[in-house]
Amino acid sequence: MKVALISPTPMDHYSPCIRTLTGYLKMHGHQVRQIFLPADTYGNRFKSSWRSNTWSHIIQMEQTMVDDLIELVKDADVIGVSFLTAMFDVAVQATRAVQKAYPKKPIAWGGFHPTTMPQQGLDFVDIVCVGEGEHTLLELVERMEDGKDFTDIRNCWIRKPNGKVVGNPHRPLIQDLDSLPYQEFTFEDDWTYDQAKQHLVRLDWTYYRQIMPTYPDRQGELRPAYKTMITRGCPHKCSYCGVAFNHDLYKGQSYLRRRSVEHMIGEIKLVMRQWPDIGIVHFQDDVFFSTSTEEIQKFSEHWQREIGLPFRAQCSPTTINEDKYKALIDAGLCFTELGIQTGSTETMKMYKRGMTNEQLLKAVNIISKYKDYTQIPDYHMILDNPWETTEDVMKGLRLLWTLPPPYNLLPSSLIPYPGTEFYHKSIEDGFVVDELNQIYRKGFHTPNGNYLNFLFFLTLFNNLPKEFVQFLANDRFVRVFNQRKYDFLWGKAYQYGEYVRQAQKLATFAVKGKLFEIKSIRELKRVANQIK
Ligand code: B12
Ligand code: SF4
Repeated sequence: MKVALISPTPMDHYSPCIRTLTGYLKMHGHQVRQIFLPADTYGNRFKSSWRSNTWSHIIQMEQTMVDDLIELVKDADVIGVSFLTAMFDVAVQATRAVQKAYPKKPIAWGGFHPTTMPQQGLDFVDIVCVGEGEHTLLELVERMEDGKDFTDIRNCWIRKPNGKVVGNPHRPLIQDLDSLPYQEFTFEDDWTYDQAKQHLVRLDWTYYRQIMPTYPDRQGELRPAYKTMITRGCPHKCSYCGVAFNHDLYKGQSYLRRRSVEHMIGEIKLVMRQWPDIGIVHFQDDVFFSTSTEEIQKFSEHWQREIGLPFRAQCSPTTINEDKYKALIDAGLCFTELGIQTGSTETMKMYKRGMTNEQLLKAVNIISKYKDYTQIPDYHMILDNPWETTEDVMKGLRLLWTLPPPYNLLPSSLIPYPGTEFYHKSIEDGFVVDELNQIYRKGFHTPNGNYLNFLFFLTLFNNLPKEFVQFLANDRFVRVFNQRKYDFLWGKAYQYGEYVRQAQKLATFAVKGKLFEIKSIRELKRVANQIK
């Protein structure tokens, strides 16, 4: 069968979901075309509108992108669309365009958003995959190939021709991740949108090499990056995260699963053989550290002996310890991220992260101890929690001031995505009245405009004296400026401040003599986003 899988990805084309599904279908003899619709190429991407005190944007596919997409799926027997909530608009536009051109072609939706909202999905397509997709998609494709009924496939929600909706039972999780193929990274039939040409073009290695993500190693040299994951799932159940939904979906099963060190090393060796330019590996796992110290040490030994590349990984305060961290530093860890999220004990309880400020400080001290071996770490902080008091937010700021420098702050907005505990609560409590604009279209890294968020924003400037921010955070200023009538102003200050920050980063880059290596505006924007 010929299958076309469409994914509105970020600009680096990292989409483990469709790459794994493609690998699995190809392993079973099917032909798959991967179509990436990268996130920086849409019209109206940045035409944000100011509603309530928040920015939202509608992502609109370019007409040429739509036309090419229709041509590319012309001979597909089945089409799959994979997406997260933030890309709902694009998924709908792509789906409707294909349906209009080929009303009879079966289209299936899958991925995190359709998993949490299968009924909504059936308003747009007739097949929605809930949860893991490898076995489900293969069964669907094979039954279609054999002309058999497919309305009872496990993990599928189906709208039958008579309009009746069926939600089939779930199949068990794949516990042995080593049984799955590696991410599909052969570029055999991949397509992407080229903004300059305004068309979907072949995404081969030569093209990808020009646009692929690059990250700095320990010395700050930018290296072409390969992104992958060693785990599936997560041991935690944070109330703001969609993962909790999956825990409930798969109750009684081990949701956090991990590939063996050997399997993962095999993948990296293969891509290094295929694409020797790859110079750094970025592990996207939320909980890379969530395994025993022995397993991490085993990883370290194999990595040093067989791979030897620098790598980046994220950690959580409850899973890190010094033995693990040291083993990873020995192996080449050159950058890490850590979720701090809040400084308030009350908010922490609400987030159900199961950690204390002491655990957090311990984690930060470990990272700080090895700072000479890594780039400046990123610490994540959640803003825009409507249930927090001003004092809760201030505790977050105060906590940041006590952390050993240097660090980069990565603030994000608390978006109550479907499937999270906060989704229903925020609607019930009246904080979300317009789901599309306040959830689906809200920028994850664009916090609301208000004075307190602006103070967090100032903390992003590593060279700004903390005493200056402390001065601006005194009670009187907070009382006067943190009023709704000034929100728009602080939102603008945040927005323009971002330009200043990017200019500052590029200036540093220029001083290092690297600016001449940049050949296009797109590359310039990408580098500005990546440099710390
Ligand atoms: C890796 C990751 C990313 C990667 C890749 C995302 C991607 N598009 O695949 C990156 C870093 C790019 C990313 C970005 C974002 N992410 Co993210 N990310 C994750 C993470 C850690 C793992 C997801 C993953 O790849 N799992 C492994 C793959 C193999 O599994 P899978 O994606 O679930 O796919 C399976 C099934 O869904 C199904 N399936 C998928 N597609 C299809 C299609 C068809 C046709 C079928 C039949 C089946 C099917 O089969 C797949 C294989 O079994 C999760 C948290 C977690 N621990 O799960 C958050 C998570 C998915 N991300 C989340 C968010 C919010 C985002 C961002 C919006 C945030 C941001 N930073 O801006 C962006 C959005 C980017 C975008 N353009 O879509 C939320 C999703 C919430 C939601 N309702 O959408 C999660 C759950 C974390 C959270 N905090 O809640 N993310
Ligand atoms: S640690 Fe990350 S992925 Fe896991 S539940 Fe919490 S926010 Fe979600």
